[in-house]
Amino acid sequence: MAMVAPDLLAWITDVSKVTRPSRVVWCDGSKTEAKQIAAEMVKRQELIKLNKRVYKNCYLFRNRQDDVARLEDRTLICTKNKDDVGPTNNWMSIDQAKSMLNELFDGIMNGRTMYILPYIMGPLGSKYSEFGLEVTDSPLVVLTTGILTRMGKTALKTHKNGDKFVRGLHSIGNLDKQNRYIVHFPEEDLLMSVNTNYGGNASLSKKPHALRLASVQARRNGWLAEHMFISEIEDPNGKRVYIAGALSSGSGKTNLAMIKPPKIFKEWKVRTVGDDIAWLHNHEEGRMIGINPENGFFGVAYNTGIESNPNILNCIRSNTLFTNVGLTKEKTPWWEGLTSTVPKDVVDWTGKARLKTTCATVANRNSRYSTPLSQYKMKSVEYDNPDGVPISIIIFGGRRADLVPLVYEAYGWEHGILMGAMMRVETTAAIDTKMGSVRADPMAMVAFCGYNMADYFKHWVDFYKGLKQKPRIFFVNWFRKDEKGNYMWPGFSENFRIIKWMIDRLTNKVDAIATPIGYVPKLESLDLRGLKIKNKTIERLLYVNKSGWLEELKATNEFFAKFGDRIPKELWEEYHKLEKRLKD
Ligand code: GTP
Ligand code: SPV
Ligand code: MN
Repeated sequence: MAMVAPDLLAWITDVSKVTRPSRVVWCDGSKTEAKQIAAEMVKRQELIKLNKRVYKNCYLFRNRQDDVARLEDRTLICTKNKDDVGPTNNWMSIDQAKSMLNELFDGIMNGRTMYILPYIMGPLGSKYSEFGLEVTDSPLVVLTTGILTRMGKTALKTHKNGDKFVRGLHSIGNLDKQNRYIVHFPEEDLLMSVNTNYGGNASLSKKPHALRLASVQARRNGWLAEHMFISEIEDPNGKRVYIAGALSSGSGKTNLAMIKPPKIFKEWKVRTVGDDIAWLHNHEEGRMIGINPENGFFGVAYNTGIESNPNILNCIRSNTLFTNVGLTKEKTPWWEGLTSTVPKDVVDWTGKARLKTTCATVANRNSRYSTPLSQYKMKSVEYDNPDGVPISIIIFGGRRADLVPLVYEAYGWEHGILMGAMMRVETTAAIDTKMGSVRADPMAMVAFCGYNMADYFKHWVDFYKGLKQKPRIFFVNWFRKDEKGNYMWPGFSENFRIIKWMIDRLTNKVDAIATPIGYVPKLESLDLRGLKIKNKTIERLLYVNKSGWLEELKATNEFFAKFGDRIPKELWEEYHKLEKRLKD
């Protein structure tokens, strides 16, 4: 490839000396290149080409069974001072990590091809965008990065010798789980990942760069790198409002970003700017501005269907890479929720014919599709705008079977930040751990904040303080369950009713009830036309259980205590105000 800056070449030379690949390929990001790499993988039986009549240029990849989710225990942040990463991250000293990794990477690409992926996170020509270079021996990562980022020749041209860039080194290794590591060196913009080939562990541009390293960068330079979707809501008069929402992994960001409003709201449009990551800046005029650093969706396939997310179904019919879904006789992908019955003779995500007796799922619960944003029909034209979009509403939320109401609103921005910091949610299949246990996940960032979370809270406070127009802050929970274990709220497209309530709150069109935890909707202020749900159920969904919340505060207190005296005073003040309201 012509015109590679000397600083990039120097790093590649260093890396090659250690990994000793047999072949080096600079990826240009073209369609031809992706097709050729896919064809080679098909030939080696690493990839399955799907039925091109119904899934044009689509493929299925099966990860090894113990490598299908993010591995948090082996996700390390290495800094000079241990305190800088805080109690929610795994720390290792830089020297220890490097000597361990140098040994693991020694000759690791022997007999393999080393692919070099220049990429940009963010729109081309945007002052908010960042350049990175991932080196990998995984053709899967090449294909994924090609879909999810702006990767290749164009990206490479934006880099000038001496400019800062993020360096990522990844190898599939031998997938040995005992030696699987995802390691971050934020002080030198370096990422190293080994013995894994799963999305969030191996595609270093995504969570490792765009969140863990970017969050550190963002703190330094006065912005925020967040685990948030961004969507554009257009009312019947054509007025647009942008919403950014942090919902924990596997808790509804993609679905909410792509929501199709119920029939009675057919004059409203929801369009997607991003579904997973948002970089938020304070614009000169004091508005919060957001960009989506990505260029595609890495969405959960399991449970995606006409009922839940009709908008995405067309998009994933072409140029899409599926991981860990089932395969039908007709060579089409299948997962629970795609159709109502299991197709006959379907092969499950591990590649085995599904036995009648088995109770396991056909698709893995964390099965995914990687699909280009550009071909998504309901994308916002602004997704590619170098200037980003103005954010008016921030949402926090996660999965909670009880306690947390369907929606509530902060009394003010400091209270809103406490709401985000107090967030505790049930874990999901996106993480390699037990599903369904409740843990602290402030702002949906516990696994993605690259530095001490107490400092992160302080940074949120400072950032908000600096905004002249402060987005209102809301909290949602679509996942309340009744005694029988059924979801009480229908969710998915019906969530639009809650979004609409938030938008009406901006213009004071609707009333709310002041409760100890914040404003909850008055029953009559929710537009529930056309929805079959009992008033009693809604009342239960909005009920504030004071004693339950006092327990919740205790858990928050324990969590905050882990940070010593580092939690900002603004949060403690809000904490005590909340406690007082609950006790009164
Ligand atoms: P990550 O990509 O892992 O960060 O997940 P996400 O936050 O984008 O979540 P996603 O929208 O993919 O949803 C995750 C799971 O939650 C899927 O199985 C969805 O079907 C389910 N889900 C999403 N929204 C709702 C909802 O409103 N109600 C219910 N019951 N389930 C939902
Ligand atoms: C998540 O776990 O939050 C994901 C999937 O979106 S991954 O990109 O693998 O992190
Ligand atoms: Mn998602």
